[in-house]
Amino acid sequence: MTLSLRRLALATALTALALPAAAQTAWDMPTPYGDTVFHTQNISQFANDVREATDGQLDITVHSAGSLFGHPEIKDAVRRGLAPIGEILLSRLANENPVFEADSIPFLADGYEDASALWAASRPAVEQLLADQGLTLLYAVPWPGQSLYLTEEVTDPAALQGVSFRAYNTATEQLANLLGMVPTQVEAGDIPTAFATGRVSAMMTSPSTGVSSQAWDFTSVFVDVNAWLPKNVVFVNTDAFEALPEDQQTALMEAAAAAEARGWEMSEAETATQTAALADNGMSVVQPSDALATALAEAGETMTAEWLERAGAAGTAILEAYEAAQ
Ligand code: PCA
Repeated sequence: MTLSLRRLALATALTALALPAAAQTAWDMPTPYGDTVFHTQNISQFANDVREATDGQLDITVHSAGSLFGHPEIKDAVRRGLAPIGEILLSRLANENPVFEADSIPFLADGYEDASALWAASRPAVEQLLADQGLTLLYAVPWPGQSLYLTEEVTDPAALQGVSFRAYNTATEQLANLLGMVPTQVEAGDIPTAFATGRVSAMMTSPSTGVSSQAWDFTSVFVDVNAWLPKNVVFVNTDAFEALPEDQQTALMEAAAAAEARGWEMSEAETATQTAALADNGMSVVQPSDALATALAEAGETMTAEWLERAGAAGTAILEAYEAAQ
């Protein structure tokens, strides 16, 4: 090798060493819900925004519908660094700490303004609990209000006794029990099969999940009770986040803030459009009878009181901050 060639080789090697930040980072992102669900569409947009803002240097691939990790595994997978980033339904963590299920108590916050105030009141505690596990919260987006799907109209709440009920977290399980129903946990993607095989015959979920599971194939009545707005959260493994160059960290945070704002708007818009889609597909959309509304409200009061007891000082602080914001 001539001297100049050797110099050139050395210069090339040094340049490569000096530019490790230019190496592309590829992140796999497990999520629980299907591609047609607005949360997933919002996440795809978030991933696009991150890719664009980092000139393709941070490349997030979304693995929807539990295809990489099942919903119950996603949080631990991200905590252990098996996946750097993920999404879950926040209240699925209720068994770890009651703070995580504040958004799943019936009628505590049953509109977007209230849900937003409740999120502002509970976000610091949620953020801290996740941080304690090496997770950094990126954003949260609510589902539209949760309403009741039945195979036939019920005006007397006594008719719910013994009905098998599809639950998706401990709060929906408790609500079913309080109304005399028999809860079974079923992931959103398994709803059609659970109804088709007779495992369940009623559920409470958003009009969005009603549409994505084609609820008109196995239920006929949508009782518009709009009782709570549970949230999905997107979070990142803190070590993986801190390993990113600073400009990519900023890009991720900015895309997250945009996804949170966009997601809340998408959710609110879905409330009307997806309820209309249920009606268009033949479901009768009805208001609850006074007796049913009373039974649900009483269950909500019981659940609020029990939650406060379980959540202790942290719960009281959240409710005080929530009330002060209203
Ligand atoms: N859809 C999810 C959670 C809440 C909702 O509206 C589900 O039914 O599993």
